[in-house]
Amino acid sequence: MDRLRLYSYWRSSAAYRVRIGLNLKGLVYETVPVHLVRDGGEQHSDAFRETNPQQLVPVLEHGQRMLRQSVAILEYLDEMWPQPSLLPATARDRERVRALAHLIACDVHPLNNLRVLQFFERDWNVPQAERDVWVRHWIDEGFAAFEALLLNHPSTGDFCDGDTPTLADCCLIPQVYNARRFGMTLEQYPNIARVEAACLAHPAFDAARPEMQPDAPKS
Ligand SMILES: N[C@@H](CCC(=O)N[C@@H](CS)C(=O)NCC(=O)O)C(=O)O
Repeated sequence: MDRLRLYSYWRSSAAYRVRIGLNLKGLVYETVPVHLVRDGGEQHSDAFRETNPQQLVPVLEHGQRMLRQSVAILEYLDEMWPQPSLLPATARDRERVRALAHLIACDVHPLNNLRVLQFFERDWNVPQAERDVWVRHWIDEGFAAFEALLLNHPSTGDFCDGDTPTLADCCLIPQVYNARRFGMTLEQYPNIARVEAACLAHPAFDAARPEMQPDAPKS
């Protein structure tokens, strides 16, 4: 099989999504660390810019091919290695899972990305406390909607959709990690908290945790 290499940063939630997907598929991959902060950020180096002109992780190298955008990568993994599937059996349920995944990946995460926070800090001198309020605000808004979509929905199971992990869980769990980093709790979101507990008990999610990555600082 062609080699899989993941350009990743231990704390990147978009890379975390792909790590979960790779682990769920039981795929062996090599981690290529890209330090997003050191020396102004290795994602901005000439070498990495060739790998991804967007200067973002993750990038998944599969053989000769470079794959970009975490959700597109997860869908690629699902097409290449269909079992276990990251999407449910019916079109209706697949749409629901994709909608939950996009809620996080398109509408919450981009507002709170490193480059956005750095722009606030460097270009507008926004103090740390206000930047943190911004981050928490958008996560709260997204999680309130996510919680409402889980609540009492017949497709919600142990995981976001049914009783096996899907694309939605791959996106939700890294965002919960980010929320906790910014001092948030899940008290207002009991369904998200329940799904988080189910995911974190799963070995594929456990091995994908930031602290488990080769580039995580040794404590
Ligand atoms: N939509 C992209 C987002 C990727 C992304 O924003 N990655 C962040 C880390 S989570 C990054 O590389 N940030 C670097 C920066 O902001 O300079 C994806 O899902 O892959």
